[in-house]
Amino acid sequence: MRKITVIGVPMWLGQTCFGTQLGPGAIRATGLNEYLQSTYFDVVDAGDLPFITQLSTETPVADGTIRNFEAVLQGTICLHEKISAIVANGRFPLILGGDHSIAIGSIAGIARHYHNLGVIWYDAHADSNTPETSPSGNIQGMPLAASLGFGHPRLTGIGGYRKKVKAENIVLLGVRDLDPGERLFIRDQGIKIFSPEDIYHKGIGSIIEETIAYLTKRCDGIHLSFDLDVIDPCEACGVGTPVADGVAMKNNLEAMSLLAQHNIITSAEFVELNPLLDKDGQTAAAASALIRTLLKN
Ligand code: 5AB
Ligand code: MN
Ligand code: MN
Ligand code: MN
Repeated sequence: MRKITVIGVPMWLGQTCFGTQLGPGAIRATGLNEYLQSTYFDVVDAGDLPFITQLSTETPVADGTIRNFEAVLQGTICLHEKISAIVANGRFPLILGGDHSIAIGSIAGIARHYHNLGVIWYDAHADSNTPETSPSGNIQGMPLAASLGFGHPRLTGIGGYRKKVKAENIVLLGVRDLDPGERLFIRDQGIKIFSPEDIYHKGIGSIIEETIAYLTKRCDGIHLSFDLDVIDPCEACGVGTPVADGVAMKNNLEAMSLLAQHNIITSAEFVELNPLLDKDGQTAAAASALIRTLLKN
């Protein structure tokens, strides 16, 4: 019997588009908790982390090149503590974002409980910028690099240890928009990556099987970091940084279903929903359907 703790992270300061702080509420409004509670024995909703969702008075780009640095840092520290306690209690954390900067905190909190945490980064982007390579200064574009130990020392040092995941324990899925610095970073680090084109040619089933075989060789837990902008924007317009030619929902649902069948995901986050950009709740509904499929057993 799965023990699930749902936690909302109403963060939007990792980027500039107001609205991702409303993501957790919009996903809950699809009836997610009621569904999970009717399906699983033990589901607790821990509510939302208490963030101040207004821009702080700090200069827009603080600490050199990083936007809203202190506010995002404090949020990720807070999330790290919360998530670490959830995992320590033997529960599955289901994290509802919030922009993707929150992954720095979730992975910092989770990784301390595993020797070899695997990460499936399901995203249109690789989120592998450092303050030096970032074209925007937005922390939402930096969480994977930070989790590997690259970036501002206060971000990479959360939890008192630097390297949360090893490059060989990461698989990027659905990525189709890379900055020049990210391209080099991924190549230098030797990170496994599949584009929507790879998924189209090989089929989502074979890509997921390959991902699982690759990660389960070493990993003692696997975190799924699902950025909703991986979905083709025709089916999910409620995201701040949409990229054309994405992964069809049919394939995303099949991916979640395969991950569920193999029962290998030990924590998950669904991020970047912006209800103010959504149309008729299509992206919130997509997130909800993906979560339900992932947690089916
Ligand atoms: B998301 C960009 N690479 O760093 C940057 O949505 C976009 O969490 C990042 O994947 C998108 O600003 C971050 C241009
Ligand atoms: Mn993205
Ligand atoms: Mn992302
Ligand atoms: Mn985005």
